[in-house]
Amino acid sequence: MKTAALIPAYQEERHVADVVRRTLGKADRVLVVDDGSRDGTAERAREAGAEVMSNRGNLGKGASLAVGLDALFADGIDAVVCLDADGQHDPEEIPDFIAAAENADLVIGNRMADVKDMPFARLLTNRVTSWILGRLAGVKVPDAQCGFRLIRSAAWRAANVRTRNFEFEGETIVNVGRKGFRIASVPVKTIYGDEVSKINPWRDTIRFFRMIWRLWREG
Ligand SMILES: Nc1nc2c(ncn2[C@@H]2O[C@H](COP(=O)(O)OP(=O)(O)OP(=O)(O)O)[C@@H](O)[C@H]2O)c(=O)[nH]1
Ligand SMILES: [Mg+2]
Repeated sequence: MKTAALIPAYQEERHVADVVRRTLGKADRVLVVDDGSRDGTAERAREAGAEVMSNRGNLGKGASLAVGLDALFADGIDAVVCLDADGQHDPEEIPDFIAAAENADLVIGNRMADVKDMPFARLLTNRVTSWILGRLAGVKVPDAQCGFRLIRSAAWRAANVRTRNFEFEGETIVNVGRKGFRIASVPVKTIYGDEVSKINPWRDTIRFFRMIWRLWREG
């Protein structure tokens, strides 16, 4: 199985190089998609040894993941592990995803065994949205918002994901589940440090429920 790691990054000059260095060697390729950052994100990522693609402007986390996945699968990669550029995902755990991909098409990290460091608001939204998304997808997903995940090419090609921001992860689960692909979870560490979230509680919650409404009607 040919693998790649895909790291979407927006204004992450403080963390991206460290994430890249720790990811190198864990997959056959390491690609950072810089989403129109105005800081040194792209340079830091390149210096650290990643391939870098740059969007023309800030298109969103989901749009960046879609660009990267399309490019990697077009190059013949079989499975892509996505991880955040802000240091919340430990690249040491990448082999667990690749091992689980023997029996699954979408493998999602599960932080729910260890939530003492997770901010309470996040814990709540993760639980509620995981329940809703699991219902729509037809499978139990303990941690649907986790951005640390692996997807195989057939599942990505079939999923036809349309959202471009933070709803992307949820829509992927629903579409992949509805097409009958296998979804699995692997335990991962919960890491919160000094990084600043780019989620806007109002804007991104509205986007989320707009997507849920559409998926519910389509289902
Ligand atoms: N490409 C791209 N990536 C983004 C954008 N916003 C955030 N990201 C990246 O997506 C990852 C997750 O963003 P965060 O804002 O930390 O969101 P989160 O980790 O889901 O939520 P928290 O629990 O609040 O940290 C990081 O690697 C960011 O650099 C964006 O507009 N475009
Ligand atoms: Mg984060």
